[in-house]
Amino acid sequence: MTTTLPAPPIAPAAVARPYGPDLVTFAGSAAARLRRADATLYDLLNREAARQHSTLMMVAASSVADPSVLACGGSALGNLTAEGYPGGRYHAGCSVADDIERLAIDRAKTAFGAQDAIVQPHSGSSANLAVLTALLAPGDTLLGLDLDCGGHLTHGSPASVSGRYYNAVGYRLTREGLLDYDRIRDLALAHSPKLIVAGASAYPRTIDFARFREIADETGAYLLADISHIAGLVAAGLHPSPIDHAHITTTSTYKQLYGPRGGLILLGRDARSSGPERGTLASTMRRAVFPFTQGTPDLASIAAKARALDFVAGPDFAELAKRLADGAHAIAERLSARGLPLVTGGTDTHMVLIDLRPTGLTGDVAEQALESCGIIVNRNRVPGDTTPVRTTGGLRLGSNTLAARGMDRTAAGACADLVADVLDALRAGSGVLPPAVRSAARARVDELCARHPLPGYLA
Ligand code: DSN
Repeated sequence: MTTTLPAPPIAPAAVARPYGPDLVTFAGSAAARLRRADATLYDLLNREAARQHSTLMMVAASSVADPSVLACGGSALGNLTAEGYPGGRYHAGCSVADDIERLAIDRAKTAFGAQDAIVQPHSGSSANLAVLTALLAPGDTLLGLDLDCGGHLTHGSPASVSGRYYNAVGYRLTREGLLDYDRIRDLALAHSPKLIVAGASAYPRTIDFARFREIADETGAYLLADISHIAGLVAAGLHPSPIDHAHITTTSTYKQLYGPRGGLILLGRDARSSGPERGTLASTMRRAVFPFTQGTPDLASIAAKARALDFVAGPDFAELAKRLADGAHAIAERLSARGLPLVTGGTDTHMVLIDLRPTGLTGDVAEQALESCGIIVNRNRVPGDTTPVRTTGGLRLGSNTLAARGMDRTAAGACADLVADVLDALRAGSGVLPPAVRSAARARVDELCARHPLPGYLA
């Protein structure tokens, strides 16, 4: 951070120069330029694009951004250093950046019905850590869902700053894999946390944010809702919104918002209430991001967030969100029908958790076998799982990318049947997948990918 005089506005003549769309990335032929300059890297990037086209992405933490979102991320904004916030930067040359950041803020507020939004966090984790550092002193107590039960690293895991620098108390799930609000209340009364975190990375059911707020109010805690996994369902009205229940809501932008790598902090009815020290809660959060935990923002990513959020607030998103919810239901129904036990028996979201333990398979073996067929999922612990963290007794599946490919319930169900076919064969082969099953599954994946191409990527 440096101290500079306020920059004069850019001369209108320069602003008005008729730059064509090709100059968005400084070179209309950016890809060709990359190929000439660095064939090795170009080939790697192409391989990754081809991999994404030709595999069924069913990682619940993943989605696919529209090329218009990626274009913002690769734009000339990446060249900009712009510490501070719109109208209060510490570098000159930020008038366009200010307009772009204000646009992203407005679109975030619109998409979520929020009173205020901070669009600079580099990720959902960065957003969470900013909130923690703003509200807690080292050693203060926070209450979050245990990582083993589907919580997130930044909700108090000892592997993260959140569990190392704070006194993290974890709440767990019922035997059925559900949040136990009475138990959470008991823990809050017993430990008087300064912050309660509601949200998860591996929880397939609806979260009662209103109930969490009651507990927070009763025990004098702030409530942070981390909706990284369900932000799209929230924006579409298919999951209750925490915006006016939580003091602060965070989300990453690359999962269900189909945006760039990045995070958001959103505030609802408490935005203008007093913060823990000076100013409002919203201004406290702004300072927590910059200058407390981040330096210069990534304006290219902020532009990409603006692009994604416009889509989220627009008319087509509701259809996509409905499709991803329907797809997840179809996946859960098919897997259950095929005899695979699911955590909580099903889903209310985009996510399905298979408990592999009764099958004798482990998550790592299943994940690898599925990847060898072109089906991408991730191994995940399930409640009560004592399997080592790199092995795991479960698999986590999600429908975000399938929905973006336009897959309806039938197509998503077909993907689930493929998963079940591979797991059945793997089980029969005692952890070894017969080559004929792999070839058949791979052919089916090719067919599904060809019938449902990634939207906007093919000329
Ligand atoms: N939070 C991690 C996950 O859910 O997989 C990555 O975003």
